[in-house]
Amino acid sequence: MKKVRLNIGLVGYGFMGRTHSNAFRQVSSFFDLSFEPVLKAVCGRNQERAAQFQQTWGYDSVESDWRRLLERKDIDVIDIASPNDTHAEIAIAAANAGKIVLCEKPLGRNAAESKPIVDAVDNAKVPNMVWYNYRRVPAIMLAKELIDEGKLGRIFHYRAKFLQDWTISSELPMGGEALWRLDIDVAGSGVTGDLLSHCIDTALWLNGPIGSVTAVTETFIKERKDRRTGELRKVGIDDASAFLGRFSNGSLATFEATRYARGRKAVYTLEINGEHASILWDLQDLHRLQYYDHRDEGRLRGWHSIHVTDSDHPYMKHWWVPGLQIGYEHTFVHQVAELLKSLAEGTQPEPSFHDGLATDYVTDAVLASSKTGAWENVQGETGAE
Ligand code: SOE
Repeated sequence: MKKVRLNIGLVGYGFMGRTHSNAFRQVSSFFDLSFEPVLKAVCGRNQERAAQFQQTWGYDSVESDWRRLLERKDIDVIDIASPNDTHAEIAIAAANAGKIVLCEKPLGRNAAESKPIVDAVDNAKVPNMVWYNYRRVPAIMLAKELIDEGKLGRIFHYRAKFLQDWTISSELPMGGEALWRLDIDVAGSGVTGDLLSHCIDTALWLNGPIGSVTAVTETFIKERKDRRTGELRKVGIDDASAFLGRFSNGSLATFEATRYARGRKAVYTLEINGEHASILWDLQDLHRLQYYDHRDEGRLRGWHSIHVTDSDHPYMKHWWVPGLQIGYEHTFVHQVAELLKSLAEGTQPEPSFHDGLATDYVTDAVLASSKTGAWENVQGETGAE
């Protein structure tokens, strides 16, 4: 099959720039789709770093200003993998320039910033996708199939947490490359937008809208040195965030994210308890889905540990033989495969910017509730309004 080339212009060369580039490079070797990503240009503020990135990943060219990327006729896709405070301006301009727009999560620093991004892609009618990659873990895809088939029955509980420990030291400065996540002006929030947002995106997809929340957040380290100026500054981000909530389907939400769980490097778990069955998933054992079905024969009833590597499991026929597992980077490859499939079919890829905005409305409500101490309704397209 003759493939249609899809020229990628990547903005940002950090951790996420690498995950995306790897996915663009790998997808056509494993998925037979009519579109083929081509690494056309990488854009970054630091020319030396950008040139190094170009070499490592095999991009054709380098730009230092993202506006140049938008002017280029040979760029089809603008992929935004730069810090959160740059998302809105680049995404809106890219949509107005008629490009396909991809954006790292969270979409904006809050819903007010994300809404005009969504309006821009809607007005320009350009395909768009936000990189909530954990949806594309085969075990999570299988969970989605089981829930949609009604195997769990009525859902009572959705419990999720995302735990890390990399900001515990008070000596860690904030700001600049890699540490912008600690800078409120750049990141918009702390773990709520960074980690809890992953849990929320997966939850909205698997279990539907969340109507209201009551939350608590904490900033354990109150002041940090700014890496760029050396000055001590007040820390504005939330270091830890937890909320209880109600889904529109009547189930209860229990969510937690923190960067202060000593020993926990990237523990994302979710458990869903339904009338008939429950499921449990753990990022550090990501190829397994734990499943318990009360309708099993009594003597054999128990937790099944499903090794999601068979060829009839989501995505797995594209990889190795049954029993051989895949990992974190493959979730990004799957996300690109979904994008290419949608482009071929003329449908909107998922998760879309609308999905990104829906998550931002929930994180806004969490942050609002942590300030007011009251239950807050989730605003927006799928919330209580
Ligand atoms: C933060 O450390 C981080 O890199 C997040 O920004 C990612 O979204 C998450 O998947 C892993 O952790």
